[in-house]
Amino acid sequence: MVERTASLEKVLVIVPTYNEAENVEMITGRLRASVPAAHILVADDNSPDGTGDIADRLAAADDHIHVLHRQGKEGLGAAYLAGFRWGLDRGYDVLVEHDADGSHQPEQLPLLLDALRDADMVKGSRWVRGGTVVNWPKSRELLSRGGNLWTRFWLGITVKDATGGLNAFRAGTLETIGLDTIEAAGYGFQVNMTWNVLQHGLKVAEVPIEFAERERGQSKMSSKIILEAALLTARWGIKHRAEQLRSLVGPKRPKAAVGGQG
Ligand SMILES: Nc1nc2c(ncn2[C@@H]2O[C@H](COP(=O)(O)OP(=O)(O)O)[C@@H](O)[C@H]2O)c(=O)[nH]1
Ligand SMILES: [Mg+2]
Repeated sequence: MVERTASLEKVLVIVPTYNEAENVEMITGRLRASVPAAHILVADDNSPDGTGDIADRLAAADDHIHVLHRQGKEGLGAAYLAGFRWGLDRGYDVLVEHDADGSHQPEQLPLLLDALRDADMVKGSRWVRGGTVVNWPKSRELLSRGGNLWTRFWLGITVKDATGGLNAFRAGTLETIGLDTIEAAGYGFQVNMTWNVLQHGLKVAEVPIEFAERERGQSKMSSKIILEAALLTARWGIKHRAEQLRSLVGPKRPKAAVGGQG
């Protein structure tokens, strides 16, 4: 368990952006209103639509907004890892993942931060009682439900929305799992983070959220991203089962050690 008495005061909300020019001002504005003490880091992958410039303008006018300019599109996971490192280096106590497109409701963030008092990671969850999705195409809902079934099957976990992208971590949680161990660059990143936190015996809590389809801009979801997530999840599951089997069979002890002295 990560030290529960650690401060949760300094919060950094990381917002990854790729071509979110129509959304970045809306989302930072709503976040600032919802959690006024928190800082926001826009992690932009050199968006061709000028999202980075808009973020710079917002940051110039507000000392709670920061921008991390990255060289090019490297995936959601890579942007978050860079954001986590940026935040850990600057001593933030809590690091939050939050989409830019309005799918996550900044107004619900306080619920996650509250739940973090008694957890090491908190997931905003669409698939626990009270969670809802609004305006999502049936195909995306099926993909999310299927992805979570797949994840629970391979990893044997009880988390209902492992693929969900609204997550809050204690700094100590990220330090404990070690960011270098995260393999997934795309959306498999969310499962990767959840799995590694659980593998360290840490507590993951889920709070119900409303997830709404974006109203502006385009989704960056692709079949390549889905395949990466599916294959990696199966690989982690197989590796885990193999390790369980090995520990069941038990390590071969050297003969001299059996029976102790004499
Ligand atoms: N920096 C960065 N952000 C990304 C990348 N891919 C997606 N995002 C952001 O991650 C969030 C979720 O992506 P989105 O396309 O809405 O995915 P969907 O909601 O699953 O369709 C949005 O804020 C995107 O702008 C990427 O390669 N780099
Ligand atoms: Mg989205």
